[in-house]
Amino acid sequence: MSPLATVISGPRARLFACFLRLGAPQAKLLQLHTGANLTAKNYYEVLVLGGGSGGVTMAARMKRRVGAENVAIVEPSERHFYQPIWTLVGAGAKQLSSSGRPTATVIPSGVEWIKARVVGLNPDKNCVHTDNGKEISYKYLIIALGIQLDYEKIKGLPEGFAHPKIGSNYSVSTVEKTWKALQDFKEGNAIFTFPNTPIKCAGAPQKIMYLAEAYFRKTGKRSKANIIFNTSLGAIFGVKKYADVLQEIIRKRNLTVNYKQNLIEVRADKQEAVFENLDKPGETQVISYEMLHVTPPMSSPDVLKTSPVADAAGWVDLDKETLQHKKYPNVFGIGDCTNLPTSRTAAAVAAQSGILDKTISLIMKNQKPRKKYDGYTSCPLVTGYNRVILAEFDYNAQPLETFPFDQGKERLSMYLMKADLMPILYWNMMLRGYWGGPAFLRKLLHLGMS
Ligand code: FAD
Ligand code: UQ1
Repeated sequence: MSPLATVISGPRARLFACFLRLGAPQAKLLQLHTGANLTAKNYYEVLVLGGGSGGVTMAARMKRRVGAENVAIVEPSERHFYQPIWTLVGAGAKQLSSSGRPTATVIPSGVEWIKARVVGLNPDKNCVHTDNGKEISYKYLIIALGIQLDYEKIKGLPEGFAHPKIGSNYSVSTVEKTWKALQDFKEGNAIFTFPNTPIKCAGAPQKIMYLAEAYFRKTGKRSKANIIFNTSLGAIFGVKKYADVLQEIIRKRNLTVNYKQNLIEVRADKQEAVFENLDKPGETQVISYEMLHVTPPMSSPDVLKTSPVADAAGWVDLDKETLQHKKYPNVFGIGDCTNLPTSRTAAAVAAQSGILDKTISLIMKNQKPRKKYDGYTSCPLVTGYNRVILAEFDYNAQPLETFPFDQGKERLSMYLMKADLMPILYWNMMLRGYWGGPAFLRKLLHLGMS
């Protein structure tokens, strides 16, 4: 036995191990040999950063692998949100209160909730630092920190949200303002934006436009509304099959789409939005609005941008098939904070969770990861108060549909799935580690043929 073990015990052994740059296995040995202090641990076999969709889901799965007492989640927020329903909250079809639950109720029982913010990662020493001055070490690390909303990169925001006629479905504090702006709409331009950065749920910026159009129709205001989608992108959607259908809806519903237009300023007191033309540097256009829906620029969380686990753009740098870090074999990532080249959604997180679970279990047994992530992601494109086109696709932007009917059609059944079934699946199965995406269902429904 190490002579150290005779003088240091419990959490202090962990700290000392981190200090000495001992690997996690040796650190674990130290703790076992000295009798662990289980009440104030600062070492976990599996440490999860972020208690959102990916973090809670992976903690539930890791609890089954290594036991609850060996898993911890670092998460500062008191409430956990099911963000996909915010599209419907912004359109007045669901209550905001239905989207959130206390974080304490979604942390798997027995798993430690470290209520703090991660402020530094030190993967060379197998430890992280939190804003309450703690150092926590680990054997395996799962990074699930999500994507950061950068409203302040638009001049006039976020303070502009204090004015009426402006909302944003992307934040808990602004989503109800979208519904208010819709209700207050009288006459003029209703503008919907898409920023010049990667974002989560890339369909959401236009879903609220279709819902707004439907709402204006329902309330007799449609003829007074000029509906404009100003997007930084050069196409309406990244998968041709669904882009073609959306183009047809846009034509039929008389919606205006302007490409390569990036929102740079909001003059909320004057109800004016300023856009730069990405094809003509320096050229800007001021448009007055009666309603504005902002999708903010987004980026990797600040704590990751400068950390050794990030790629040049700040995202967690993963092998796109195994979800193992490219440089640190005991580090893994899931969800919006990663550089997996697929669309950032909870559906993608579900599919990733099944793969990552397998990858980690094999690494734990000193075996090579075998299961490969195909990039599965899904975007229920809400096109009205009872219609959804269920887009599902892979890394190659090829449709990967679950159901044995054409999902390129607007359907009531898919709306009901999005609005009523998915939340149940999320809270009761995914967060408990029992939903790894619909691949098995797809095989079953396609009689094993895809
Ligand atoms: P999150 O669930 O965002 O979790 C990240 C967590 O990390 C948060 O809890 C945060 O508090 C925590 N965190 C951040 N920084 C730190 C730190 N420094 N220290 C500790 N913790 C930290 N997906 C779909 O599948 N279908 C949809 O229809 C859909 N629609 C959407 C509509 C809207 C309006 C929005 C906003 C999202 C939508 N999504 C949809 C996307 C989906 O919600 C996300 O892709 C998913 O939640 C990503 O999970 P995540 O774990 O990566 O990030
Ligand atoms: C899904 O798995 C998922 O994660 C829980 C979503 O997030 C909210 C989705 O929106 C969708 C569509 C899926 C895919 C599930 C099926 C049954 C097609």
